[in-house]
Amino acid sequence: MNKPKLIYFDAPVSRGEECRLALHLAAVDFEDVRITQAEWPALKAQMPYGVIPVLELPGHAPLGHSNAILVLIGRRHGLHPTGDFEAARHEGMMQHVEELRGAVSPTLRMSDADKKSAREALVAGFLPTWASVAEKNITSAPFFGGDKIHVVDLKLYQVVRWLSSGKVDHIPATIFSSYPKLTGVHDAVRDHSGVKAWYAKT
Ligand SMILES: N[C@@H](CCC(=O)N[C@@H](CS)C(=O)NCC(=O)O)C(=O)O
Repeated sequence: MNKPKLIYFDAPVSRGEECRLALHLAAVDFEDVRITQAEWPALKAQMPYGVIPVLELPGHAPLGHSNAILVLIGRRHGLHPTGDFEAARHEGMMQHVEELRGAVSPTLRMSDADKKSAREALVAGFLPTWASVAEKNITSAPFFGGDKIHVVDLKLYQVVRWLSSGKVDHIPATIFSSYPKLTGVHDAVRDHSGVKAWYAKT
């Protein structure tokens, strides 16, 4: 193995896509391994935590968990703060994003009726609370850390993009419209030249 390898599903979404974006912005020449749902069951047990994304770096054991992957890429390539307190503040917001995924992801596996009621409950309670807390903790613009893009911004971008897409049943595309700092981070990442270059290429 002579190139870093990022393993994730063959979809431009979620935890895998934020890691791909980080590698791309870091100008890392990586192998973008995209696996199908049919291939996954046979691979699952080989992953360090039984889930993906996984980053393989030459000379190291495979690394699991999106936040660990993002922080490592960010530290090595100037996409994560060097100051320990500011870095921890970014990691707090990254954990906040994972809490949203932890609340929404179980609904992906529900029956239609259960999904509808579970998502309506999220729209009425969890999601506005989550967004208010995110909004309160975004103290700079256009990005979370000010003028410069960091891995935390890529993570915020992926969840806002997903839930505001209008393609998630029972979650209105306007779900985050009342949170200008959160949508501001989303828009700044969407309009970043490196991010645009990634989507022009993939
Ligand atoms: N804490 C892990 C969660 C990873 C995770 O749940 N990944 C999902 C895809 S986004 C997965 O591997 N699902 C397949 C499965 O659980 O079998 C992370 O942040 O990477």
